[in-house]
Amino acid sequence: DNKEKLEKATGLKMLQIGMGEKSKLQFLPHHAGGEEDATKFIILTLLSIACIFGILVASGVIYCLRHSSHHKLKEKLTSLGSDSGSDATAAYQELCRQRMAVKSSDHSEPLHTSRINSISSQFSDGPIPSPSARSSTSSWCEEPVQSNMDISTGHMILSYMEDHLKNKNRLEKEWEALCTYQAEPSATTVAHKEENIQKNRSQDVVAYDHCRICLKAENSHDNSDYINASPIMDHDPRNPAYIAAQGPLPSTVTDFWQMVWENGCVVIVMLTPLAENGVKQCYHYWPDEGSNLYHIYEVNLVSEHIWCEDFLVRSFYLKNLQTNETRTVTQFHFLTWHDQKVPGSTRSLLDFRRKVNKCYRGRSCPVIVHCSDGAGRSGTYILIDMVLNKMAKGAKEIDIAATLEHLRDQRPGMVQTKEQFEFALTAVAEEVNAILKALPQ
Ligand SMILES: *[C@@H]1O[C@H](CO)[C@@H](O)[C@H](O)[C@H]1NC(C)=O
Ligand SMILES: *[C@H]1O[C@H](CO)[C@@H](O)[C@H](O)[C@H]1NC(C)=O
Repeated sequence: DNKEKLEKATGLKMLQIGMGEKSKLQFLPHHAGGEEDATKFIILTLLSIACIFGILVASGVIYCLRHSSHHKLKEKLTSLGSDSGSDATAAYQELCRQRMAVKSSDHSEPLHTSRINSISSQFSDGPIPSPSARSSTSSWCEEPVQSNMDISTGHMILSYMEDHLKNKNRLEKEWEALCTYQAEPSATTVAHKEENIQKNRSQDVVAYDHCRICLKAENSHDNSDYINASPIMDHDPRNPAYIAAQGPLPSTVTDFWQMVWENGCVVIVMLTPLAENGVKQCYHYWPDEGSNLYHIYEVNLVSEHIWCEDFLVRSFYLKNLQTNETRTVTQFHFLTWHDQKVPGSTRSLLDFRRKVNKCYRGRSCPVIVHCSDGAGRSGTYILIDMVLNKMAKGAKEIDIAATLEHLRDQRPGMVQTKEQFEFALTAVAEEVNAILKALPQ
């Protein structure tokens, strides 16, 4: 019965029909509604596919942009060396080659195979060392590069360097301008007092009145507050980041340890050998073994670790016999940097700096940096460290010459020669290069 009725109603030919519950029959009248649902579903599906596709395209574009910026940077780096048409670049290559030559002639032991200067290795005509050369067998391990520097800062530093390389005279001019720089204020009356004059190694480099480390006179062996040392601020005027000091004299060694104690210092960076060509550069202000007493400061030599022929690290146990308080002090001693000169390679100084900063990490006390007069080598080291720390903190603008003027406001004679200034620039560029290489490609 139903078959005929249905065939009539729908105008369709029924081949077979069956029976079911009445509720299920409601399917038929709702058929049109179901079609609507299906359409909605299809639209939603299409929309989702479109979204996913959109996201894929967007991430593709972002990846390509990043990649090309990396690529540009790399091109920039290599173009520094590959463009042999430019005189300045050729001069720079020559400089790098000389550095390489000095190093390879000096050292032939396998120990030094890892000490390939990373900039020069890019520019040299010789075979390009395999990436594993960086970590080849060596009795000392190099500190890995660590920095939060972003790519755009890297770009900026490299273009700054390119500028210097293209304009042969620029470095000369910048240095000449720096030489005429006058710090203001620059009075040094305390340093030149009769009772203090014997405490200065050099006539030219003494602490400014407005910027000097004052000892607690009551704790001093001669009731004086003077020591030839200058606090060096970075950005925070209350907390100096460094103390630039002259190498202690026999008569100032107790003042030196008093300064270490009173300023809460735990790291000493020593950049001079004790003597050069028979000329004393610095007094041997620590015990060779066991302990020495300097006024009320007892210094114990705990350990001495020779990292490489360029530097060693000593660890001291410092005790104030007045209060019985103790502290551990680490001294990083760079051995091969001579007065008025530059180190043999940026590589070893940069590794030295990384080791210092690894030891110092997380502290807020000033780092004591001294050489002989506490200005030439000390100034160069502080300039390099300050600039690289600024970059690591994400500074967008870095002016190396202005940073040096800032240092010279705080201590006279910081960075003594044009070669030292050039060395600082090269070291910064090399570290930027190393940081960029270490970035995920
Ligand atoms: C320091 O230690 C010595 C010996 O242990 C003791 O006699 C002296 O009283 C201590 N001084 C202080 C200030 O605690
Ligand atoms: C500083 O002291 C040294 C050694 O004690 C002395 O030779 C030198 O002349 C002194 N400096 C000045 C400016 O007199």
